Amino acid sequence: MKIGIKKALSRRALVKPNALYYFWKYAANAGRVKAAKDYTPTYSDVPSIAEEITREGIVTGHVSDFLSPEGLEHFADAKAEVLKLSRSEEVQRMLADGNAKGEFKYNKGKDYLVNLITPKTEHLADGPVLRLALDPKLLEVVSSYLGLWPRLFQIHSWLNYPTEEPAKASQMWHRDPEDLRIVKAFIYLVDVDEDTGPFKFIPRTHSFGEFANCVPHHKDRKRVEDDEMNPILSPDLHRVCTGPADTMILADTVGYHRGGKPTSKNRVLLTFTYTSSWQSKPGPQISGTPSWSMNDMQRMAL
Ligand SMILES: O=C(O)CCC(=O)C(=O)O
Repeated sequence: MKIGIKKALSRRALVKPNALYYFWKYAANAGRVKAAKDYTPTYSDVPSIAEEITREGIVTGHVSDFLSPEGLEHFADAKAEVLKLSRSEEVQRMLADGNAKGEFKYNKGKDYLVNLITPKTEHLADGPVLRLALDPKLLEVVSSYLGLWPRLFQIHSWLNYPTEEPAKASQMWHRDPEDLRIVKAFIYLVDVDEDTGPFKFIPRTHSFGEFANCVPHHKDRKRVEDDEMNPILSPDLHRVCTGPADTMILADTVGYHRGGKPTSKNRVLLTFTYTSSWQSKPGPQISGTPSWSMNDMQRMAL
């Protein structure tokens, strides 16, 4: 029963709450929803950030808008770690060959990027990447938007490089399938302009967004071509998320999005995916016991 419901809800935005939505909210995620309801955010700007995601499906800003002061320190360390790897000889060799190898090649269909952290990478419990993904302010924002205490489903980092091929996979318009409502946090670790393959999003196409009912006909099961999308949701509605390094994007990626098709420069980003417990696949691998004390929301996120 649950599998059938999950499939029915996957890759589609709800226009208004229906029976499946109420099942998702009050049965599948009852404990997480109650925890969110009983909780008052400690950061005063959390409600307004969450309201913007609720309305637009996306909010962008500098990392300091969304992270706690200690989170900014973990961010600096995580960024240094990822950029160091991106500049390593091994990665530079793969870029010169235009071909990711071994653990750097996580997803076969995405031969336009090198994975620097994959969802299978093991993270130290005290490491900066995990601590950043569990940042207390970021979790409060995600929780306020989702209306439930979230689950940290994936940690991922990759480097997109220019290719000659036409757009494919996540470079084409699509909706993510992981849950009925999702928050993906993307953090640019380098400056991203039009030539660097910015993330693109069509605001208000997430569940309960103003354009949730605007669904183009598309030949491919998952991906939407420009000539299918543009007559329904015209390019002047598309948000192109260019920005300097340390730009952060929080988006409900059930809304239409695409990105990572650079024309002349490499793009490096770090991304975290937050879902409800509806998504039951294993989350990040963690080694060791944290020496820091987690709050209840952080514990429930793991
Ligand atoms: O690389 C990008 O900018 C888009 C990534 C994407 O589509 C996704 O993570 O679902």
